[in-house]
Amino acid sequence: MRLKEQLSLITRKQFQLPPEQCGDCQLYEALLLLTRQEAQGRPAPSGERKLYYFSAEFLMGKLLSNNLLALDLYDEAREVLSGMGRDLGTIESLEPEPSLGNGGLGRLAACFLDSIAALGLPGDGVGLNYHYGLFKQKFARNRQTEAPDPWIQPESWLIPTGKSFSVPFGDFDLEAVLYDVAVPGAHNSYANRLHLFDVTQPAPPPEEGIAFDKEDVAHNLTSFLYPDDSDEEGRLLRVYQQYFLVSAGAQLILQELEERGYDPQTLADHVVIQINDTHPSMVIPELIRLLKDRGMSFDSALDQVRRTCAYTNHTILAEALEKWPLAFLKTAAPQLVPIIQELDLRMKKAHPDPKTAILDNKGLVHMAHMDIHCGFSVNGVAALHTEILKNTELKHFYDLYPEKFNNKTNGVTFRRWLEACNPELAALLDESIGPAWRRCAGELEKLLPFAEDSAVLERMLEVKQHNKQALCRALKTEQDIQLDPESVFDIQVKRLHEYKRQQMNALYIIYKYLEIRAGKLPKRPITMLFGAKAAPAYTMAKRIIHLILCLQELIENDPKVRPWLRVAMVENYNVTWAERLIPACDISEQISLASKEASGTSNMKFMANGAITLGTLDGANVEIADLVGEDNIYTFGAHSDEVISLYHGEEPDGRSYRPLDFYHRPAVEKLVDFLVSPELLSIGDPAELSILWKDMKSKDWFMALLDVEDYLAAKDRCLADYDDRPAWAKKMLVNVAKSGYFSSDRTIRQYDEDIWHLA
Ligand code: 26V
Repeated sequence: MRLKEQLSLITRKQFQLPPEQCGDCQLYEALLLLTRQEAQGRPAPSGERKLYYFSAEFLMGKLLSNNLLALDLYDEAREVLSGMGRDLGTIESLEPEPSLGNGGLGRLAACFLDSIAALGLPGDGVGLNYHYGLFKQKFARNRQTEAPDPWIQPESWLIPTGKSFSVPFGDFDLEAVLYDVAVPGAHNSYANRLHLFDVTQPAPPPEEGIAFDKEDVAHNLTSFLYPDDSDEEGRLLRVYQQYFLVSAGAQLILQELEERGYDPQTLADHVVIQINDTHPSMVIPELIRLLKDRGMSFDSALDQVRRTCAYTNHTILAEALEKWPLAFLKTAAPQLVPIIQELDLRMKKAHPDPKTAILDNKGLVHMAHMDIHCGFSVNGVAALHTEILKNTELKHFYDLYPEKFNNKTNGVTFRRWLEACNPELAALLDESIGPAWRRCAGELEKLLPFAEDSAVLERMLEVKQHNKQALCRALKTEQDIQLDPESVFDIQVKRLHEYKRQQMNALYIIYKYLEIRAGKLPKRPITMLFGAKAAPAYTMAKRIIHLILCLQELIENDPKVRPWLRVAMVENYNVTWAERLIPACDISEQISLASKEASGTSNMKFMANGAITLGTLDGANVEIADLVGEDNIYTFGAHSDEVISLYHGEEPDGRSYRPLDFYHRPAVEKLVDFLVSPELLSIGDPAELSILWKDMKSKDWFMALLDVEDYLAAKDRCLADYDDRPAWAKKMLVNVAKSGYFSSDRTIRQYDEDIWHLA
């Protein structure tokens, strides 16, 4: 049946109206139902082995246009609607964005699901159905405030499956109800599933803010992603969440194994589990427990699990490497305790070095250590990151198990991050190199011969200009921010974290502000855009948001500076905003302290959309620099080996880095001191700004002052080069042409060839 008839059947059934008489919301709902049904009806890819991708986060973004495209219905839907005088874009915009992730880790999981399905591989995601998401960010008095993000509507992408599993906690059992989201593969007729577990009676949203009763586990387990862990109840709730996810997930795996007609003894032949960071690590002891319940010995259960589980590390930040007190597990999942103790004893017997212990002498369970001992693969997410794991962070494990370590440089789905979010660039690519790049991003290299073609270069600039105008329109209507599309758009969008150094970017703003006030004008107006959420309990990150918002206000009210420099922080940065910001970007800020950003993935998206990277040699920036060559990227700052050695030394904090030495350089001191200038103190909170100022001078844990002068110079060079428009367009073209390597289709092929062996 044609889409038009299907739509008509649905609107008549749902609303007793023909589509022509429906409102946009009704049409959205009808299209959702139609698309969901089509995707649900597709068969799963078949195979001897099936992948389960376990993750605390899946940052899917809006799904309507994505799914229409994958189902090959997009053009038809657009035509049918426009025949009725309606606009698919307007209807799509009514979709609430599922709020099931925080940043790169969750968005990577979503890109991976897209690629796994597109490659026709059998692989499902396993996660939790958080009702109020991470949180909705609002700004008030130049500060972040948090509100629930209730994204689930009566009709959504969630498909009730009727399946549920009982999860045994210490004092009570909880039913885990399974909802599925269909993941249709592009260019094929398959669909995989994202499995999301939920409690039976979720609590209503908190009335104000995001505080809720963390001890009411039964109702609140799936309320929020990453509940505030600044107190013990919060930390315990995270353990409950993790165990709920893995226990229900492991039960689902064994049920499906049985349905496929296989014996649990052959688990490893038919199942592979990718553990996305350590949040799902308890799947290891849980599977051992379930296999023992099915009559297997500890030895053979461990052997199966060891050949089934693979672990991806996404960070080297010590504070993000999870270690749970055994006492928490005794409360939440007591049945895992003897299993973990047994694993610990066995591993200690084979490898007595305390640095590789699962259980340390403080009674903490090192989740990553358990993953490495009890899994068959450990991977980092960019070449540099994997080398740092092997040589520094996980060196003791690399010495034990060199064969387990491998690199899988991250990637992003070009279907969402180029085709869908930048249709004008996509059309230009089709015109110049044909459409093959849509199926194989490596084909983008065919653009290189056009580097001297002035017509194509001019079109690249034109497309960028249109995207900047579109972003300006969206910012004006949705956030009442009016920007100048003729200015240079310099964008830093990512979680707010000190290591990502948004504070160093703020120092650049201060530097330019002071220059402009002193009469030194830039060649062209500059717009500095930010998007970032700070974890609710991360006070330092919140202070940095406060600083940026205060600078924004200061400049907005300064008629001398405002025509030349603007700061805009987008409220509630999410996938939808990313899809508008990235195509409109001129300069992509990737300025983490070298060695600290495992990979970064926005760097790849920006590159594919013709932004030029201004970055340190960190994470995947290193690979970007190798691909595009030094003429087409701006790198600066200390290298990772230098930074790593600065973390060792004789200073009281154990380092050899002394921020005061850098602070006292005249060019730096006045920038840092501006944090407590009368101008800024009259706008912002003096106490908060002073803490930031003192911290930067005396601690500066992520060494913003080490790199700041080099950063200012690199950014000025970059801005100066921007004015040679043909030369800049050529840089843009080379970046787009070389970005194909960062397709998640390539990444997933490598996971499959080296780790999963599904095909
Ligand atoms: C840790 C914690 C610690 C407690 C507070 C909540 C929270 C949430 C997430 C994490 C894990 C951080 C790991 C992470 O997100 N890594 C990012 O992974 C991306 C995909 O591989 C990569 O591109 C980024 O560089 C990396 O920071």
